[in-house]
Amino acid sequence: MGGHLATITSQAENDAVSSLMGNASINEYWIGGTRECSSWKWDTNEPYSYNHWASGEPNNVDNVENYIVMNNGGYWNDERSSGTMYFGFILEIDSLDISATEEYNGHIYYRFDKGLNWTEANEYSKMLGGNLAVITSEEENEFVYNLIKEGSKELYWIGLYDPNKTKSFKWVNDEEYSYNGWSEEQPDCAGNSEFFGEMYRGNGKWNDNQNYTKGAEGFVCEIDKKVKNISIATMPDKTEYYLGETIDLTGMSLKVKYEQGADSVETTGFTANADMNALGKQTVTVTYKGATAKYEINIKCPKPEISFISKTDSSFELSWREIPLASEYAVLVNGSKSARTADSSCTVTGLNASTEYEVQVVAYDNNKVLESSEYAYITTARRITFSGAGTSDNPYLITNSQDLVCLSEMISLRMYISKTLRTSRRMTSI
Ligand SMILES: [Ca+2]
Ligand SMILES: [Ca+2]
Ligand SMILES: [Ca+2]
Ligand SMILES: [Ca+2]
Repeated sequence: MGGHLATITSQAENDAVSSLMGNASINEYWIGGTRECSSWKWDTNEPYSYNHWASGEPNNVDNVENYIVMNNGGYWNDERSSGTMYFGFILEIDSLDISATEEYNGHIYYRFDKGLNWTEANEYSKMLGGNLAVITSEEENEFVYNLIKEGSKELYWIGLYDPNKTKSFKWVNDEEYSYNGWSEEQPDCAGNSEFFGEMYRGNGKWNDNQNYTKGAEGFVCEIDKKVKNISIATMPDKTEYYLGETIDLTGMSLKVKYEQGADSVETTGFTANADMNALGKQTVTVTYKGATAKYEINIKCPKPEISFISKTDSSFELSWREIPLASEYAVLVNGSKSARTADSSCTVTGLNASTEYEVQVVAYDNNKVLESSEYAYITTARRITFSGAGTSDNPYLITNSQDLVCLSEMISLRMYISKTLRTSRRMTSI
């Protein structure tokens, strides 16, 4: 496949090769240089102009150190070819020209019009971050067929093989082998020696063949596009929230950049995370295939607006908007009289006509275990003059607004709350 032991002709190449070793367990690796008649030459006959010998090398111990190993630090030593030492080796492969590139379903496909055997072609594909094409639907088969139609080879290797040589084929990446596109009477395992799958350029059908290079087979490599980064293309419709609501990503799209191939715009397949139980500006982190992007939302305190539903001569029924997180509500009348309920409505009884009352609703989040962290939202007092049954259009005189106290001052809110809680506890026990 055009491979040879690495020949190193520049500092940049030496750096690249030594960085390959990383934390490998072997300390020294063969590279492709040989001593001939007291001078060094590369196996490929490239000019020997650069060297990176370790200090004191080459020392040609016993006059038999005629080959080169590179150590983990990137320095060279001359070594003998036989002995008890174990060395790794660095293989250098000429890069193949990609004959065609197409994308399908989030994957990128390269066609190589190059005569490699199946194993080499799959290894080369793995080096590119993928494998030989794995075809799991008729559409994908059609796509690959279209990719090779214009190729110069009659046949193209795909990622199908028979590892146990029992005429039971699998895909190299273990995807399910359900769709099959075999040509008539294939796989025939001719001569009991055909264990590798390929596609005919002429009709897109498959054949099993031997793993030798006749020069007839090109190959198709398939790579799952790797996400490089994402950014927000269009913001979600909703960026204003009330406390405790769930993030709504409707309307959002992401621009996705990949390590290879064209960008895409995605409208599904991502998740988002933010602290929805905190007030004010909050950052939402969006995650798509391991990459993240951020945007801001604003979280407001909800308003448990009170409305009066009905009344009798001595009672009225009121309701309020439900507040996210609240598990219970207390109704305070003139600051002390109250009911406590999980519903968002209640009837206050024992009232006198032509009398002014102050009404408040307090919402509690009792899911908090510790009393000190219990908190509440409270409406400002709503003063009404209770007129008895009165008329249905104007039953009460409302003398102030019903806006919420909650707001940004969490500290003063909490101070207020502990007092309220004591009050309501006492009332609960009545
Ligand atoms: Ca080289
Ligand atoms: Ca040496
Ligand atoms: Ca595939
Ligand atoms: Ca065959």
